[in-house]
Amino acid sequence: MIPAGALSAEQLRLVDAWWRAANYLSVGQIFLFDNPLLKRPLAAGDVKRMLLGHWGTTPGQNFIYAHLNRAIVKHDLDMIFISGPGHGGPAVVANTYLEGSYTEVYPDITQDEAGLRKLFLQFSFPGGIPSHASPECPGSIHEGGELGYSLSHAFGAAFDNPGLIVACVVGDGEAETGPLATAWHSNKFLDARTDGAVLPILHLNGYKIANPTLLARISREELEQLLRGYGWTPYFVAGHDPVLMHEAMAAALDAALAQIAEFQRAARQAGGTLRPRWPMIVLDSPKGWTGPRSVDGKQVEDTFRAHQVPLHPVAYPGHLKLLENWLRSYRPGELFDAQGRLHADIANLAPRGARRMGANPHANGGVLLRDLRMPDIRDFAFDLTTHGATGPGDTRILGPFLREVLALNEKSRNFRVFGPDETLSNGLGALFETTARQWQGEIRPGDEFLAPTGRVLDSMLSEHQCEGWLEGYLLTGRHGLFNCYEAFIHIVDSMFNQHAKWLKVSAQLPWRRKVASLNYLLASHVWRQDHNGFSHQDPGFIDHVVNKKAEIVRVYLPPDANCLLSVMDHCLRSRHYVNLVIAGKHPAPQWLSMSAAREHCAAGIGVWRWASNDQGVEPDVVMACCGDVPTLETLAAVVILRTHLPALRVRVVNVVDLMKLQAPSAHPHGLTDREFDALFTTDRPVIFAFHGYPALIHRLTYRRTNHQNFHVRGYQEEGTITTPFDMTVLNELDRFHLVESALARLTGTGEPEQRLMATMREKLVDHARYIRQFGEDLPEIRNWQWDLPRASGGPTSRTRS
Ligand SMILES: Cc1ncc(C[n+]2csc(CCOP(=O)(O)OP(=O)(O)O)c2C)c(N)n1
Repeated sequence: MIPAGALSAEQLRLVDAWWRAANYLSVGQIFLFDNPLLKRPLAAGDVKRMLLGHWGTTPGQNFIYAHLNRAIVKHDLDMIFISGPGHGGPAVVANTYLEGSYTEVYPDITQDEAGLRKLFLQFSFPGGIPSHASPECPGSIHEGGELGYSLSHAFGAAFDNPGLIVACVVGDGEAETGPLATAWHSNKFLDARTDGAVLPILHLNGYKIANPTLLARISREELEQLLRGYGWTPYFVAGHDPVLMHEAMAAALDAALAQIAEFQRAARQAGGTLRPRWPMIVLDSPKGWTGPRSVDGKQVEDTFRAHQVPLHPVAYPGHLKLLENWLRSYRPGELFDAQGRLHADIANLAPRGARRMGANPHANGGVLLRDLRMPDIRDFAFDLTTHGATGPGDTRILGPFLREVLALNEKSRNFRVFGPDETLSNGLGALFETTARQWQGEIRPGDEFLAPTGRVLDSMLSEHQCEGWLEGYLLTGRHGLFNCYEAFIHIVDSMFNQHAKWLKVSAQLPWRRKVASLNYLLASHVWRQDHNGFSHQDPGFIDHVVNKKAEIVRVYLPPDANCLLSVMDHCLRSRHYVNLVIAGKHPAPQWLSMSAAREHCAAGIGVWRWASNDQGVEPDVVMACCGDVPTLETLAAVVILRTHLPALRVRVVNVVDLMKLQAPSAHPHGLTDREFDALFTTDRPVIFAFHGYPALIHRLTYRRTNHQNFHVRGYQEEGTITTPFDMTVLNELDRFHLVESALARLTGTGEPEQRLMATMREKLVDHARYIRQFGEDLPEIRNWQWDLPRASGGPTSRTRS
C-alpha cells in the first residue's frame, strides 16, 4: 500500500491551485473569445461561436501534469510528458503556458491578460492552433490524434537515455487499440543500465467518445492481473475528491519514482540482471472531472457525455450561466493577479529552465541531434569485374556497412536498427558480428544474438512497436533504420502518415530543429517471395508514401548493391525526411562499379550507355527500369532485342530516385521537362519496367511530353508460390513480355520483328512447360549472363563502367 501524507498542507494547496489554474485555462481555451479573467459577467459575445475541443480527458491530464511538476522539483528529474489521449490539447497548452515555456516559444502569447486572450482565442480557431497536442506544442513529441502509439513513442524516447523518465498518459480507450495493447510488452526490451525509464499512467476515466471502456468495466482484480501479466507493478489512484486524490497521487508517484530509482541503482551499481517489474500508475478518476455535473437533465461528469464540449451557449443561451459558474468554480481571482499573471507561489511549483517539461530538449530532438560517424562506403563495395556479375544479395553487402555504422557510433549510442523479427531474414546478419538483439526476457542455450543490451531491436513481432520505437527514438534526437518485409510494412501505413504529418508541420516551426530521417529498408520484396507466395506480395507502400508532402518523402529503388550502399549512406545523413529504400536480398546481378554507382545515385536517374546503342542518334525505343528485378528483366530484354535486331537503336534508362519522374513543381527532386525529354525523348516508345504498381508511373509522369508513349509493366496483383522468373511472367514484367511490348510499339517492323515476336511466344510456352515439369526456371534464365554480341554495335559487356 502507498503511504499517506506525501504532501504538506502547503504543497497540497499549491498543487491544487496549479490544477485549478490549468483547468481554468483549458476551459478558457475551449470556450472564450474574450473576457479571459472574467472581470465582468460572462456575456454571449465572450464565447466562441464554433466550439471545438475535448474536455473529458483534460482535467485528468492537468492533474497528472501538476503532480509531475512537484515530483520533478522534489527529485530533480529529467522528464518528458507524452499525452496519449492527445485530443486533450488544452491540457498540454495550459501547462506549458503556466510554466512559461509556451511564451518563450511564442513571445506573442504573453503571461498577462492580453496573452491569455490570445491563448484562448487561438485554440481550435482559424489561423490558430489545433485542438490536439501537436508539433506546435512545446514539450510534445506525440500528436495523439490517432490513438495507440503513446507507449511505443515513450519507449523509443527512453532507449539510450539513461537519465530520462518518460511519463506517458495512456487513455483507457487508447489502450484498446492493437498497437497500445502490445506496447505494454516494450518493458521486455528496456535495459535498466543503459536506458531510461517509462512511467505509464493509465488514465482510467471510464469512457471513450460514446462508450464505456473495457478496462473500466472489468474488476479491479482482473485489471491488476492483466497489468501484472504484462510485467508491470500498478499503483492505483482512485476517487474523485480532489484533496484525497492529491494525497493519493503524490504518494503513488513518489513510490513509483522510488522504485524506478531502486531498479536503476540495482542494475547500474549492483549489476542486477533481473528484469524489473517497472511501476505504473492507474489513475481512476471521472471523465470531465470538475466540469458540469449535469446539463439539461443529463449527467455529464463521469459519463461519455463529457468527452468533447459539454456546453453550447450559442445554441442554448441557458448554458451561458453554467459556463460562467464552471469557470468561476476554479476561483481564478485566487490564481491570477489583476494583470492576468499566475501568482508567484503557484508558479513556483514549476521546475526551472530545461527541467520544465515544455522546455526539455529531449522533446525537441533536433537540438540534441549529432551527425553519425559514417564509414566510407567504398570499403564495402562489391568489386565489379563485369556487368552482370552475380552478387551475394544486395542487403548482404549493405549488412557489413550498417554493422560498421553501429560500431562507429557505439559510444555515442545514437543509432539503432529496428525490425519485426526479420533482420536476419532481410540479409542483415552481419550486424550480429558486433552487436546483439536487446532482450530482457529469459535467454536459453541455443538462442541466437540475444543479450540484455544491443543495438538491434528486432525480437518483437510487432511492426507497430518497431515504428513507434523508432519514431520516439528519432524525435528525441537519434538516428535509426527500420527493416521490414515489403508487404507487411503496410501494417504501419497509418503510423507513417502521422509521422509524415508531424515532420511537415514541425518543419514550418522555426523553434523546432530538424530530426534525423525515418529510414525504411524494405528487403524481402514483392518479386522474391519464393517460399511465401501471394500473401507476401505487395509493393503498394510506395504508392502510400508518395501521397505525402513532397518536401518530406523520398523513394529509392537501387538496382544493385553498390547503388544500395550509396543510397543508404545518403539517407543516414539526411534530415527530416521519410526515406523509403527497396532492395533485394537474394543473389542478383550487379551492374555498376562503386564510382559509377555514386554518380548514378547522385543523379538519381540516367542513361546506362554501356547497355545502350543509341549513341549520337535518337533511339527507336527507350527501355526504362526501376527496381532490381525490373532492371534485370529490362537488361535481359535489351540483349534479346539487340541480338536479334542489331539495327535497332535502344536506350536504357535506369531510375534510382523515383521522384525524379515528377515535375519539379510537384517534387523538389523532379527533373525539368527539358531533362526529362532528353532522357525519354518526346515521341519514342518507352517500355518502363517498374517494381511496383504500374499506375504510379503514369501518375508521376502524366504531365510529361512523351507520356502517351509510356507503356508501363509492373506488379498486377498476380502471384503465388512459384519460381522467381515466373513471378515476372505472371505479371508480364519478364524479358519476353518486355520485348513483345517494345516490338508492338516499333514503327516499320518487318519479318525479323515478326519472327522475334513468335520466338517470344514460344519462349513463354517453353517456360511454362519447364517450370511445371522441373520446379525451377529454365537453365537459360537461371544461368543468364549479360552478354552482347560484338556485332550489335555497342560496347561489349566485358568492360567496367
Ligand atoms: C485510432 C483512433 N480511432 C478512433 C479515434 C477517435 N477517437 C477520438 S477520442 C476517442 C476516445 C478515446 O478514449 P480514451 O483513450 O479513453 O481517451 P479519453 O477518454 O481520455 O478522452 C476516439 C475513439 C482516434 N482518435 N484514433
